Amino acid sequence: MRDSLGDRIKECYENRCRFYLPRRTYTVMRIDGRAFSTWTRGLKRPYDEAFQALMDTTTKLFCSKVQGAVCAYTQSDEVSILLVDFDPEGKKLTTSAWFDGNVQKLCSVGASMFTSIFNDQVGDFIKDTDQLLRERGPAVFDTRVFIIPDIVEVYNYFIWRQNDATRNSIQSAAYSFYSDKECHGKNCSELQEMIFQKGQNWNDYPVRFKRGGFIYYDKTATVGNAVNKKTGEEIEFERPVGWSIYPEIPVLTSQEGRSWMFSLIPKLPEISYKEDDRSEEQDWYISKVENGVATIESVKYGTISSSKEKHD
Ligand SMILES: Nc1nc2c(ncn2[C@@H]2O[C@H](COP(=O)(O)OP(=O)(O)O)[C@@H](O)[C@H]2O)c(=O)[nH]1
Ligand SMILES: [Mg+2]
Repeated sequence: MRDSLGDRIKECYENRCRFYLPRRTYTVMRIDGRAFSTWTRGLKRPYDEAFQALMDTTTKLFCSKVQGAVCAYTQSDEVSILLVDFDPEGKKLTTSAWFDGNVQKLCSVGASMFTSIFNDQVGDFIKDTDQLLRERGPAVFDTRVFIIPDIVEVYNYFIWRQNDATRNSIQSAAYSFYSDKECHGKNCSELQEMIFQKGQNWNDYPVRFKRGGFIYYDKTATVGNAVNKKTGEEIEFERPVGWSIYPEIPVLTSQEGRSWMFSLIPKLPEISYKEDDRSEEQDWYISKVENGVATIESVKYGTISSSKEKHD
């Protein structure tokens, strides 16, 4: 049955607030704990290893449920997840995006999924959870999503978040020795000097606290075990290690950090704009422009017409 009232409400109101992220680019989803300066009261200062492990594990479980997730960076009460909606191997041009890039869906499902995983895991990591939850209620996270059009800016994004982690850790370490008033207006070198005067060296703190943590998809092959349901026989098969926590991440601006970051971030398949440029060098080339639409082909994988993609 036609629902004309429903159609009109959707057309005039609901659909007009639907926003979609542009396709074939990098998407960053940042998830942040709401009012965590209060929620974390009672946890160890300047850092709580159990809380960090809880954030790492939540992020790992979250990433395994997100289509197109590549890696995630976490520090303090926040996580930045990198998603792609293209096939880095260049085999397919028409890949899909998580919720087709629908911003409201990405933010609402992202926040509720992360929140529920976190609250589900909290008891395994933090002692006296019952007490914590009674006093504070369950943790809540917000989510924002946006696109970054090029790979170098994605690298710069992660550098920005890591700089924030480093600044936060110096400040937290200083606040654990001095009052707010004593730390007020001091820059990071001055705060480090003040920490030093208390007999501690900020450089000696754990890497996870100083630089944050990375979660990534480890493609290294490992042996998995399963039971053949029909025969009951145990079988071994090869599978990737899967979502993993990187033990001690490098400083991203260092040579090691840069190489590592670029080995993680997939490159957008290159498309040659020259007509019929069938060299092996680039992933795709334009084979023809017909009826005002360019058709793209791959030497390795054949034709895929961009005009066949959904545009509405
Ligand atoms: N005790 C403790 N607190 C932490 C730890 N990591 C993050 N936090 C807290 O989480 C807050 C996160 O900062 P921010 O998102 O700006 O504050 P919010 O707006 O209150 O969530 C920090 O200010 C810390 O108070 C930790 O390891 N131990
Ligand atoms: Mg927060």
